[in-house]
Amino acid sequence: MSAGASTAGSLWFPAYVALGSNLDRPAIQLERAFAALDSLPQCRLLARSRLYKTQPLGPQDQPEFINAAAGLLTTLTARELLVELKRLEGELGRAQPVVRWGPRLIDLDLLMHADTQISESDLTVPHPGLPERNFVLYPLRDIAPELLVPGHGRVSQLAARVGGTGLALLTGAPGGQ
Ligand code: A4P
Ligand code: MG
Repeated sequence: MSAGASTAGSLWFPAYVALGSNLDRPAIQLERAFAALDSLPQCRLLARSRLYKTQPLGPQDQPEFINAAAGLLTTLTARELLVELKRLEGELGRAQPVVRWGPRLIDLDLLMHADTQISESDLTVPHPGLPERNFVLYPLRDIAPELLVPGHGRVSQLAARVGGTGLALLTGAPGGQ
């Protein structure tokens, strides 16, 4: 049975989450989000990437983003984890973006969940942007370079293929952003 098909119970699955923010001191928002991920029920935060300053995909008249990735172990199914991520976004203060790909306080996207593959109207796993977005692949490479994205290849190879245009490592204390 696929890892995403039922309530998982006591089996622990690796899962990867993309974090993004470009409002109200984004690096602080990402720190809050990492802490919140660590306190999710039935989840353990095992790995966190470095923070990256990234040029916006979509409308250019918005602040640059800060992006990162988290590695979890969870007994939640992919769908259960998505529900928790959406709940966390709300708790962290996210309002629905007015513009597609417009500015947001926090975005938590489910990138991968074990070998789960789902293609439904409200949930696609692996996340469809994963193979092509450098602001997802570079952080993910920090914590899971050998991770195999079904049908696309390893994260390190995909990151090398897309290149790092528009990305820069964030250095210094998170309060600076
Ligand atoms: N959904 C389906 N699959 C997933 C998944 N694997 N993970 C659905 C999370 N959500 C998933 O997402 C809209 C709906 O997608 C959800 O209700 C869920 O059922 P959302 O987070 O509410 O809204 P969104 O993020 O604005 O939507 P969208 O179109 O998915 O945007 P993206 O792809 O997340 O892109 N530029 C930079 N540099 N860095 C960024 O992080 N982010 C975006 C948003 C645009 N430009 C960016 C960045
Ligand atoms: Mg999202």
